Amino acid sequence: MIDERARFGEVKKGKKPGVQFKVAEELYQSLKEDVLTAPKRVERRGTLPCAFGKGGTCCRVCNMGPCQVVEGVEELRGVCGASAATVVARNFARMVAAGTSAHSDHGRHVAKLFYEAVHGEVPFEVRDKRKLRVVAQALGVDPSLPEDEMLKRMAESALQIFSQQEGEIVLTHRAPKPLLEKWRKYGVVPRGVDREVVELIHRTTIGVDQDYRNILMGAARCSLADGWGGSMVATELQDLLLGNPQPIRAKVNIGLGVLKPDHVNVAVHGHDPLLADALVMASYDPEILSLAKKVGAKGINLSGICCTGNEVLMRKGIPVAGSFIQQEVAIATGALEAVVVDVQCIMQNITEVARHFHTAVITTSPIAKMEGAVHIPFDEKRAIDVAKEILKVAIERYPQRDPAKVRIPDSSIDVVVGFSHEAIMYILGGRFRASYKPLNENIINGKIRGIAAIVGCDNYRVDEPIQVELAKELIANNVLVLATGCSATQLAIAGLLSPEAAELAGPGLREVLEAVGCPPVLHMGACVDNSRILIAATEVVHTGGLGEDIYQIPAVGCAPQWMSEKAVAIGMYFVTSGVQVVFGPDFPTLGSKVVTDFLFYEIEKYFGGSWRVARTANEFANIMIDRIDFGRRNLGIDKPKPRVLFDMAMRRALDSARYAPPFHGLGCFGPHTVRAEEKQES
Ligand code: BF8
Repeated sequence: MIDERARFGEVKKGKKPGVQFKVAEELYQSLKEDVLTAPKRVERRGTLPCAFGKGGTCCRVCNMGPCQVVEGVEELRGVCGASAATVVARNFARMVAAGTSAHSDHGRHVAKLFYEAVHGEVPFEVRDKRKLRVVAQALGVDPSLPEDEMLKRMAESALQIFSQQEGEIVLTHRAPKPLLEKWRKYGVVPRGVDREVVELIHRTTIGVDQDYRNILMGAARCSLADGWGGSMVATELQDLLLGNPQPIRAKVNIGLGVLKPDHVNVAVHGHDPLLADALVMASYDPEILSLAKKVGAKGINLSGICCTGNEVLMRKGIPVAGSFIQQEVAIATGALEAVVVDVQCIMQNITEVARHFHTAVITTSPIAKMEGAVHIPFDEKRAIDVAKEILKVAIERYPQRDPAKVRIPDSSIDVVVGFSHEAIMYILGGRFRASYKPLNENIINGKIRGIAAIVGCDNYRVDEPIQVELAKELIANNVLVLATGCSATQLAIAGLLSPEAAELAGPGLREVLEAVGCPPVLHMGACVDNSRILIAATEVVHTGGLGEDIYQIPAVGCAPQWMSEKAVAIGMYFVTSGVQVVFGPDFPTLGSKVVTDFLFYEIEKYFGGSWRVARTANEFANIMIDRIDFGRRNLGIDKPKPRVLFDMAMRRALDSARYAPPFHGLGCFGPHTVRAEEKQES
């Protein structure tokens, strides 16, 4: 049942940052003691997170409060009489609405750009023609139309996903039929993204929806507008405009090779890959290169942070400097001339850290400005010109770099990334029969026990990189791991995104991975790209042999260090799509048992998915492997497979794998694997 210890969060008074910050601590040394970084703020606040806020029982939707409510205590309802269940359900629903709005505003931006591109108003064009007709069909457009006409109708259909007031978001029709029918039966098929977000915020204001079940079903509907709406639009149209990710070799982590001491270093941070794409192109511009040389630099070196980092890593092989919790550390290397940010997960503290170096923080979005930053608005109509303007600011900062403050550790890691759902089909299916059939067959014959997605954030309040131990445990138990977002970056840094890490897999999984030369952890992209996992799951169902609905697949998801509201929206759309999702180290509804019971148990009766909470890697692994085995049993494909514990010898093997000669095998070393340098040149 619910782990009550999780209720009050992780941090104890005066606690020192844990191993997650080991490298960081070294780099932070270049900062004066009085510079307040995020780990220092955790340490110096000296307080636990607010227990009422944590459990979801702080109501602040009106000015009679804020009211702290306690479940089961009549006197401690809200002034209006709101119960803990109502308050907790409202707060949860509002997180879903906020997360959905973030992914979907991003998606709308891409849809608008797609519209402008196909009408010749911006200098972008469709790069991925192979995928074009598949997406056309998904958007309800006849793929046999002449291309020009088809593109225009696709753009209209994509924009309609946001503005539509009635009916069903067309992309939900991609889901397996039994799932779509369940959504219809329970009235949760989303009508349009904007409508669902606005309605959910409305129904959770004072004096509207006061039935926790009804509120949570509203949250389910809104979350589907994210996963099968806004996020899916973002992913699919970005693939068309910027290219569908294919396996590519690259580097991650703050280290030499990712940052270059003799180059102008520019980090792109946030979530919009269009800006980053323009910066990549501008970085090869002769005028820019000549300006960089004039100030004594050899060129421009780009790296990524957070999800923008994942986007350019997947498509271009641009290295990733770090995840969410590394954004300050990247600046603390003293080697960054500029951090170019757009929207989401950009901590206000980076301007404070940048102030102690020569680094310019450059904001580019009209909805995300920061005090202490330079603002250069990104305009897609003049994308390259704006990108050049940004790079000129970075070049001007290069002579101000203080060599005494530069610390770039030698800790970058080689990875293979770029596993879009199409690429997985190609790699696992083989070069000549791109299909999920071999994947399904290997799940059915038990070589692959199941599939686990490790997604979401990392979090300054969590000491250990839980994702890493968890992934090792899962792959040792023959579970194939998919990863996105900052979890993917953590797993990359741990060396699990290299084909050599297949040595850590159980014998069945290892055999499959070594046959195709794939890593045991497949990087599928940024947070909006969790929609790729929905499509892959649907494809697995359609391929056959593993049931007729997503809930029947031996698959499970988790976000072990969730931080953002976006993670809650993602988790909810996976649950509503039939997947069990484990969150950690706490869960935002633990202040109400009835609400938590609904989300953990009752919701499963409607959609087949449910939530769980766990704190340690072992707890996560137990829950997740049990769920996979449950799925196998129900399909009648269970065979006795003893649990093996990940031992120290295997762990050592991983460490040596990091320094082993580069990649082998067919899939990831075949003609479809591109080296980052080749890709950048082409
Ligand atoms: O959208 S994983 S910390 S960067 S919220 Fe943010 Fe979480 Fe990272 Fe990307 Ni996702």
